[in-house]
Amino acid sequence: MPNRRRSWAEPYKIKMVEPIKMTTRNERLSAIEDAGYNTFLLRSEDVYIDLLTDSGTSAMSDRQWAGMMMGDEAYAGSRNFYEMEDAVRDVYGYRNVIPTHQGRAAEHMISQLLIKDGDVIPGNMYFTTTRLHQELAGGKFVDVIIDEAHQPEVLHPFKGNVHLDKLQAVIDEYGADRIPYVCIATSVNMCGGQPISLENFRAVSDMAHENGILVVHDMTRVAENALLIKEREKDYADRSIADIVRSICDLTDVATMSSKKDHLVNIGGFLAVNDDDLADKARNMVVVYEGLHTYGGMAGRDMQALAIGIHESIDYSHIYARVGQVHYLGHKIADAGVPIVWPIGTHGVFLDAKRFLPHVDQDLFPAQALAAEIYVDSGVRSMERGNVSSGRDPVTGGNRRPNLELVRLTLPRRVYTQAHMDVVAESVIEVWDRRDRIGGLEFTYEPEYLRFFQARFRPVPAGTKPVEAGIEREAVATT
Ligand code: P71
Repeated sequence: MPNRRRSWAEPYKIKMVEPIKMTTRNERLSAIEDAGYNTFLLRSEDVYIDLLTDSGTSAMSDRQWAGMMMGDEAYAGSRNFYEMEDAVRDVYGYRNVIPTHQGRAAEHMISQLLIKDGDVIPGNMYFTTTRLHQELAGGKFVDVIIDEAHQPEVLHPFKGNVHLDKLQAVIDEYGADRIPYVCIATSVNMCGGQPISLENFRAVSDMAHENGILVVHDMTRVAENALLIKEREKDYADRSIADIVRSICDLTDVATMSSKKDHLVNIGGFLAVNDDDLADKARNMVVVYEGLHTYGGMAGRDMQALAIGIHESIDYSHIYARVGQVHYLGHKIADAGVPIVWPIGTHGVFLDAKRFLPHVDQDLFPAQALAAEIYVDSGVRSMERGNVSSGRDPVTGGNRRPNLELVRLTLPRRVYTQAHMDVVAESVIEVWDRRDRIGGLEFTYEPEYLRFFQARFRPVPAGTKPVEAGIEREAVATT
């Protein structure tokens, strides 16, 4: 691989530390029971190493903290907004910036503005909040990602790519006037943080635009995607991260951003729009749901830290070390024979719970059970990304039973050390060694929306069939 030093060592040193609590196994057993076997419901103080998410959990730099002291907390026209707007324009090139409190607020607005009842939105794999907002606006999400993305063990350098024939087939079937936009994510979260290539993105953009269809970019982890383009795509080895990021954004019309990821801030996001009329509509809508169009739910100081984070996110040594740490952990786990998603992605290591716990039926939620087990073993918190996250099919009402039944070990940026990674790997390997003794879970409470956040479970005895656990199996699509 070009540009790879052997070591991914951090391009920073630590100037402030936050103590974390060590717990006993018995304390963790009672904490997970109290949490209904859902890692989202654990108290953070009962967690030793928190790999639930990389969202809003990163460490800000001294410059970002200095920016927090420069907050202009005016209700209207805060200086920090204009700095954020400049940063978005300079780095990404989008003309209009509407701030929001986080990513899903931008998804909400663009879905409500562009989707009509009965519309269809093709995309490179669903994301939970993105798809829900599309559905709430009356649309239907259609997955057009390449098949390899749904196959954890298959190696492909750009598993985030769109299958162009699938996209063409959707356009042929529904007609361009029922497709308000295609929704393309960089570093596709649900299949393991997998990149889309610039070549593929360009073809998607051309196909959409030739049919008069907009391209909406979920740019939550665009810099991480850019690093893998630099490392894997022909002709990009010598291009800067900034340059590649800009080339991606130039292919798109609209972007939704959760700044809680790439931008290293604890809260924030935006909707970016090139078209001025659409931007005016979004500016009008943001005052209803978020706040005035010059703060959109953020404090002035948050916008300042975000503006600085935009520039830090495209620094090569930062992004190289960030992804390098993920790869360090991934190889350590995989070297012990534990099944993971390949290739190792950008923001976390994804354990393949179907192959980890082949004796647990998918309707007994193997990934949920595995996440609970790892927590009990070591206090490491991870997140289920499988049958619970995927939810129920709105038509059949059955669990969607996705091909990918995963546990995500997600790395916050600039937070944990290599020794922490070693502890995580040791724990996963320990649980792997006694995998035969791990059973499934059943719901005791299932919320209507985004059920994974608040659902509660109880263990079922090993060997229980879903029917015995009172679950009717429905015939539903597997993707
Ligand atoms: C992550 C999150 C946070 C999250 C969201 C929903 C369920 C579990 C965890 C958020 C994303 C994302 C992408 C690709 C939009 C959002 C929403 N990811 N697109 O991975 O990854 O942004 O959280 O700021 O509203 O843990 P938001």
